[in-house]
Amino acid sequence: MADQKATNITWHGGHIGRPEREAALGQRGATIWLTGLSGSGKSTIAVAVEAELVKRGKLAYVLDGDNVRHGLNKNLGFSPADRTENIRRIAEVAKLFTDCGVLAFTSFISPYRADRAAARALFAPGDFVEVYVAADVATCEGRDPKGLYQQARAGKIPEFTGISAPYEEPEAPELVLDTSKQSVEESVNALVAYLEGKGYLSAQGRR
Ligand code: ADX
Repeated sequence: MADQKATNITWHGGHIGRPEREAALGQRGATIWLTGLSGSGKSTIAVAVEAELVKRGKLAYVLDGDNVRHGLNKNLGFSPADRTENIRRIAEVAKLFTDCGVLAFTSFISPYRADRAAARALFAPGDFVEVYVAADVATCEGRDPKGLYQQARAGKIPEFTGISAPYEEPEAPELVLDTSKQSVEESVNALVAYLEGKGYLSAQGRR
């Protein structure tokens, strides 16, 4: 895929900016990037945090791997190149949500460090929060909510993360949620507390 095909295009700004949208919403926009193995709990935590924040009157939205692969990214598979493109598109979408003032939670395995670094590089400091949903392969395989580990072990799913494709652990995530040791509720509380503590739940929050 060519890097840049569009030419003769000019960025067009609106009449109001992100600060006005954030003031209207009473929060800071941000992308909270959950990464971890399939079955680690990313989506479970993301939808629970989304519900908690919306209950508190905040606008939060989850972009989920399986869901986005039904639409925007349905032409992508699980080769390294397709995963890179998957993450690139999601990061661009999440950046738009962030500019809207939304708290956008992305729930993708995003197994490659370089892809996550490229995603982070699109954002201003503080707009991108990397959350490592840490659970080892044995734990995730024990849960196997979709039966995919079993199929991967049987050789029916090629390039399955953790079995026949790599997962590169984050080196400096903003937050680690160890779901092999803590309950969903504890992880959800820790993430909400992090966002509150860093000022994301207020339009005047720290930058
Ligand atoms: S990513 O690696 O490109 O970030 P993504 O999060 O979008 O992956 O999709 C992962 C989901 O796709 C898994 O939770 C699982 O349901 C499904 N899946 C299907 N095939 C694979 C595979 N080969 N490796 C990992 N996940 C897969």
